[in-house]
Amino acid sequence: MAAGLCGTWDMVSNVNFDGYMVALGVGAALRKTALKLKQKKVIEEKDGVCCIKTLSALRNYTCSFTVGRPFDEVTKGLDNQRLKSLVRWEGEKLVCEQIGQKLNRGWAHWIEDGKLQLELFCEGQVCRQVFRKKESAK
Ligand code: VL7
Repeated sequence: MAAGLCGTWDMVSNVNFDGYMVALGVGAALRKTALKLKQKKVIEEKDGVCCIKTLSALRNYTCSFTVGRPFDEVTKGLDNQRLKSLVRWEGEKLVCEQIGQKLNRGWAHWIEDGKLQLELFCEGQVCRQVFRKKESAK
């Protein structure tokens, strides 16, 4: 893991999250609620295992993996799918491929302008999220 991605990050923008959720098949009522959420990312690495927590007032989602090692992912509480996932480095980007019922599904994280960037994609829809690093209390 690039140590650069690790830390606690607060969402500052979220473009086309609705389009991404439509592509996932999320219903209208849940989408409406989910769109209002300010998400947070907590990214940690220990002994080669990376853990990404997506936190919000409504739901939390945790995903742990080793880069380069395929794993079974269940998107419990989200769109509730079983996926065959694989995270790899593509240059400076940490890229996840999620094989399941939806085509071209995955995400990519990288740092730009000192901020954590995330692209979530599914069946041609791309959601772009940006997170600002939360300064740790001294
Ligand atoms: C995970 C949610 C929309 C259902 C609730 C919205 C709650 C907060 O895959 C993701 O992160 C990756 C990369 O950082 C690591 O797992 C994004 C949030 C996307 C999809 C489905 C809406 C219900 C949002 C958990």
